[in-house]
Amino acid sequence: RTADRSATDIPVSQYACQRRTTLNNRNNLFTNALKILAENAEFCENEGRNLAFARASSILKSLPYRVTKMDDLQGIPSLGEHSKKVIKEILEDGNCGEVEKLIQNERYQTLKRFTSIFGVGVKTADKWYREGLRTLHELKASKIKLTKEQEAGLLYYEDLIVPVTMAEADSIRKIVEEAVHRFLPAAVVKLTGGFRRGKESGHDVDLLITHQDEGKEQGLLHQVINWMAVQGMILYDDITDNRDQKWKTKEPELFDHFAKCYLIFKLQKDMVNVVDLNTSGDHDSLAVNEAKEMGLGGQAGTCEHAGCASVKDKDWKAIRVDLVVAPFSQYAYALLGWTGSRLFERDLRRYAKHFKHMSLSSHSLFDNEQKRFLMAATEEEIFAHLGLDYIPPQERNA
Ligand code: 8DG
Ligand code: MN
Ligand code: MN
Repeated sequence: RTADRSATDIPVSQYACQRRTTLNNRNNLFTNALKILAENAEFCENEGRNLAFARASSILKSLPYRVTKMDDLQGIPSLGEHSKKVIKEILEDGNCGEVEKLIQNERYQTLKRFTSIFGVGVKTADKWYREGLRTLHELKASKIKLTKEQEAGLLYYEDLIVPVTMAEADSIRKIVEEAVHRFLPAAVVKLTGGFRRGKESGHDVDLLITHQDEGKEQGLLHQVINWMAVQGMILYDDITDNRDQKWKTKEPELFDHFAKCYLIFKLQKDMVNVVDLNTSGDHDSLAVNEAKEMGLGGQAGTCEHAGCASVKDKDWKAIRVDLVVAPFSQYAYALLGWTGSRLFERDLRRYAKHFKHMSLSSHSLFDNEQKRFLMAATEEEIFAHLGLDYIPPQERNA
C-alpha cells in the first residue's frame, strides 16, 4: 500500500479518544520538534500554547502514513498556523530553526534540567533559574532549601533519569503484589500507565490496586508501605489520601482522590529477569549527558559530593513507582484514568462533557441530564456509556 493519502480516507477526529494511536509513530521528525515547543510553552507557563503544540504532535502520531508534503495535511484538525510552519520548515530544510535555537537556549536547557529532578516543577525550576542557578552542582552547592521530595530526587537523580524497562516494571509489580497479598490475598495489582499501553520503557511504574470486597482495601496502602519499608525496599515515600495538591494545580482535570503513594523503590538488580539494566532506547539525552558530565551516570560513576549516593557497581536501582488504591466499584474508571496517555484522558473528558453532557473522572461518570452516576465494571462499558468505539490501551498513545 502506498503512503499516499486521499480525500476518501476516513476523517481524523480532533478528539484523541476517537483516534487509534499506536506506538508506531511515522512522523517522529515532526512530533519531536513539536514536543520541544510544547515543553517550552510549559516552561513559560503558557498553557494554551502548550496544549496547542501537544495536540498538533498527537494528531501527527495517529496518522497511518508519513507526512511528506504539506498536502498530506489537508483536512487534518488541530494544526495551527505555527505548527504548520514548523512542519513546512522540517519538510523543506530537515529541521526547524526555532526548535534548533530553543535547544541551545540557556533557560530552556536549565528548566529542562531542573524539572527532570523528582519533585521539581516549572515554578521551582524557574525560581532557581532567576536566582542564577544553572547546573545541578550549583544547586547542590547553594544554600537553597529543598523539600524532602527534592532531596530524594537529587540523591537518586542518576538512577531516576534512566528509563525504567518493562522487565523492571514487571518485577516491581510482582514484588508489590507479593507484599499486598500478605495482607489481602485476593487483591489485584495491575500495571497501568505507559507500560499498559505497550511502551517498552517509561519514567515510572504505575500500579493500581483493588479488592473485590469493597472496603477491604482500606488501610492497605499503609500496611504495604510499612512492610516494604521494613524489607528495605523503600528509598522515599509520600502517601497522600485526598489532599493531592500537586496535581490539583498542575492538571486539575486529572486530579483524583484515591489513596496513593509516590515512591522511590529500591529494586535489587538480581530481581530482574532480563539482563540489560543499563541500556535502553528513549534516553533523555540532555539529562543523561549531564549526569555523565558530572561523573554521576554511566558505569564508572562516582560523585565526590557528600549527598550523592556513590554508585560504583551498586546492585540496586532507584525507580519511581506510583501506587494507587481504588475501591472495586470505581476500579474500571481508575484503570481508564491511570492508563493514559495524558492527552487521551483529557480528550475523553472533553468529549464526555461536550457531546454527552457527562462528567468523567478516575472515580466515575456522571450524567448531568439524568442526574445520575453510570456504573461500569469494565473499560468497554465506559466507552459504551460515552457512545465511543472501544480503544484498547495499545491504541491510546495519543
Ligand atoms: P511514562 O511514565 O512512561 O513516562 O508515561 P505515563 O505512564 O503515560 O505517564 P504517567 O505520568 O506515569 O501518568 C500515567 C497516568 O496516570 C496519566 O494518565 C495520568 C495519571 N496520573 C498520574 N498521577 C496522577 C495523579 O496524581 N492523579 C491522577 N488523577 N492521575 C494521575 O500519573
Ligand atoms: Mn507512568
Ligand atoms: Mn505515574
